This record gives sequence, structure tokens and C-alpha cells, in this order.
Amino acid sequence: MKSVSYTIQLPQWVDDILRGSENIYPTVEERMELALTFAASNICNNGSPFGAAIFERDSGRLIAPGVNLVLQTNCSVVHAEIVAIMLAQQQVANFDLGAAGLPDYELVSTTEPCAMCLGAIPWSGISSLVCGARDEDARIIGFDEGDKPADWPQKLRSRAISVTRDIHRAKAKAILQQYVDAGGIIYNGRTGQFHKTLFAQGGEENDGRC
Ligand code: AZG
Ligand code: ZN
Repeated sequence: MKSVSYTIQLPQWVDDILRGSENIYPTVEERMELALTFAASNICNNGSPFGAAIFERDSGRLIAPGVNLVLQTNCSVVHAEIVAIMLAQQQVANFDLGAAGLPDYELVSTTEPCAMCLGAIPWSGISSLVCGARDEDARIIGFDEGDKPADWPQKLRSRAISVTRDIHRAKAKAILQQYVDAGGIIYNGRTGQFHKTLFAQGGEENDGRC
């Protein structure tokens, strides 16, 4: 077999968005607005409607942006939250963002985490999760989001990870809807009922999403 490798590389447009910024986002609303800008720009650049970012919780300093790279890179696991976690850990040179001597870190995600990302969160070491759209907002447009315990916020809180929901939910929902309206690809885990990637509208690809 030919040797293969995979490198997480954020698109150039992420740098363009951040250029000139002080990279300090004091409030959760400002942090979410940045993540929403990533989600909206991802749609315009052949990606899916999910953005994330990791900040130092107290100072609001941006540590790592995240955008969903599944479609652009043919990799099912690179959800926005996973990309942000991987880049933040490289940035601080520690696999545990909760390690002694490090500040507290906050993951901001434009949509509540899917089952895969929910599983990754306790291992990441973040101590705070902030969400925009609800899980059901993603499910209603066709993203299945996987099997999650109904009380997943409590489960995270019991591991000393705070959970804040509905920050700019309406705007986050609108970005999900914009993706569907433009005919964006809905990719999902196996359900046992179908095995083909669905397109949001009538099975037709639409490359003019913006
Ligand atoms: C997703 N849900 C979230 N929260 N984030 C992503 O990147 C996703 N991709 N598919 N469902
Ligand atoms: Zn996910």
C-alpha cells in the first residue's frame, strides 16, 4: 500500500478573517460571532455549516479556530470541534488542555456537539463548552448527530465541564438553514436505512451555494 498522511490545514480564508484582529474576544457572544463567521464562510468555500474555536476562558484570547473540513478533505472525523481541539493542543504543545499550569480553555461551537465530538470533549481537557444551535436544529435539516444521552449537558457538568447553550441560537440556526436552501451535501453516519450520501434537495449537487 502507498503510504498516506493527513495534515490538518485550515483554509487561507480563515487567516483572512483573522487578519488585523487583536484575537481577544471578551464575551461568549463575541466568541460565538467569530465561530459563526467561520461557519458561514465555510459554506461559501465548499464546506459544511459548522464552525468552532477555542479560547482562553478568562482572557478571551483565541487559541485555535476550527471549521468542518469533512467535504473539502474527504475525512469523516474532521468536524469543526475536532479541528479546533487538535489545533489548540498543538498550539499549547499538550494533549491535555486541562493540564496543570495551563489556563482554562473554552470550546465554542456553532452547533451542539454530535456524538463523536461529545465523546472527544472530556479527553480534550477543555473546561467549558459554549453552543449556538441546538442538536435538534441540526437534526431537523438532516444531520443525524448520532446517539447521545438526553442528559449530555449534565454528563459533561459532572466532569467539571461547564455547558452554556443557545448563544446566538437564531443566527446559528439561520446558517444551517442557508446551507440546506443552497442544496448543501448532508452526510451522515450509518443508520441501517440508507447508505448513500444525501443531498439536501432532491439529490442534486449544487455548487453555487453562496
Ligand atoms: C456536526 N455537528 C457539529 N456540531 N459540528 C460539526 O462539524 C458537524 N458535522 N456534522 N455534524
Ligand atoms: Zn461532531
